[in-house]
Amino acid sequence: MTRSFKPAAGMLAQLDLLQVSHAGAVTHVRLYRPAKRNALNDPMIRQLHSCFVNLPPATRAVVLSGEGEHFCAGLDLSELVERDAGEGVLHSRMWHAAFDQIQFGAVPVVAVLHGAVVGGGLELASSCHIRVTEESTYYGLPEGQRGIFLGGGGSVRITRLMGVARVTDLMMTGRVYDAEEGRQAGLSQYVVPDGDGLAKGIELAERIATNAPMSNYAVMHALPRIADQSMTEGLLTESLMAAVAESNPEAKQRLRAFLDKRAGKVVKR
Ligand code: 1HE
Repeated sequence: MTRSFKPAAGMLAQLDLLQVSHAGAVTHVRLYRPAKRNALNDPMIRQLHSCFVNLPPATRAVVLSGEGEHFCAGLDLSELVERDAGEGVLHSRMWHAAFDQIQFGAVPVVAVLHGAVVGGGLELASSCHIRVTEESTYYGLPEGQRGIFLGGGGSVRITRLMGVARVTDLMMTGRVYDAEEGRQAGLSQYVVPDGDGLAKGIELAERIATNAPMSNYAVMHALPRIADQSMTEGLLTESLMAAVAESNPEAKQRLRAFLDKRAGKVVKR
């Protein structure tokens, strides 16, 4: 880790199922329910929502990780037993609100995954913008075996990442993907050795935080909407978003810096 992270203050310090710390422009949110493998109960979903609404003001990028042996065991199954249909809809919508706040919030989110990333844990990861996985990572959608269905946005987000056929396979057959299979299927962008995930996630978040905020905003908010639109609507949205981004004073400064040979070139690795 390149910087020392300090615990967040105020309401973020009150969240008992998350550990929130920050260093400069990067905020680190860690799922903190290791005894239950970070299974997502109602308080944890509410805390995620509050956390992403109330990020420290200096935040320009977030890293999301999980404490303990696994990133996240998905929905807390002990909560399901007593719920009726109406309560089920509201419960699912609560997850949607929290994960929408992550995907369509103020700043990009880099998920650092390890161990089990299953069910709702994969739904949570898929609401982030970049996924870094340690080699220990494995993915499953055991909803089929549990007699339930996706409810945290996975039928929308995971299918967009890996396709309907692969999601069908994971859900119907109980197939489990390892870290590399997940990367090849589109679930993650990076695979790193065990123990290196957080440093890689922070490195990427620090890099992302140096972009113009309006460019990051356009990538987060316009790209997925354009992918959902028809070609003609998408092209118009692109033009509008491009014009907004280009007219920002920061864009003008950055373009001038390149033309004056004060900015870095794109170089081969
Ligand atoms: C849990 C949960 C949970 C663990 N809800 N309590 N998700 C699943 O179907 C995954 C279920 N969990 C597992 O398969 C395994 O627990 C793990 C592979 C994630 C981890 O295994 P392991 O050996 O490290 O831990 P463990 O001993 O199984 O679990 C430790 C404790 O966590 C234990 O409780 P304890 O009181 O006996 O110590 C487990 O009961 C508890 N625990 N996972 C509740 N998920 C919006 S719709 C989303 C739908 C879904 O997410 S479906 C997928 C649910």
